[in-house]
Amino acid sequence: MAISLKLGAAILTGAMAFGSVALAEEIPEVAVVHQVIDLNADTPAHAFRFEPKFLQVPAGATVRFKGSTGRHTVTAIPRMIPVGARVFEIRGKPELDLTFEKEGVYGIRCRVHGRHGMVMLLVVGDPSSNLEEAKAYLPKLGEAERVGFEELFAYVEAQNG
Ligand SMILES: [Cu+2]
Repeated sequence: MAISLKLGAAILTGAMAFGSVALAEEIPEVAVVHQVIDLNADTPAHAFRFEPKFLQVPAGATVRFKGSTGRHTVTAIPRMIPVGARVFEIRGKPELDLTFEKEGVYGIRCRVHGRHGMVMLLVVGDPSSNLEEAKAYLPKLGEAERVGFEELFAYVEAQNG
């Protein structure tokens, strides 16, 4: 199945803690996030995923979400986005661009496959505005989602420490 950001992934290979990531330096004008079902994956957590599952962009950047079709959605978790940011959900759209102005972290899940750990973390600018609030919400999530976000938050803290 499609793997996004091959270039970024190649550049970052040495620094990656897990999976695919993209940092601001490697991001083209519009960063692209794919929703992927990899039927060859060894576990559900690897089969249903966002590619990349971690993305950090500057404030004002546009992110293109691809593949929100079939049962996939891109669903912002209301308690895991910055104060004043709009809650959003993309469904039934092969491609949609969203522009992010509010700095902070955005916890995102697929409404259907979140239970398999299909989550991603978008960081816009400085994550610190709502990082602690987003982490505090983790116990409310299902196990696979919680584990997925714990890994992503650990990565954010390592990158932005
Ligand atoms: Cu999905």
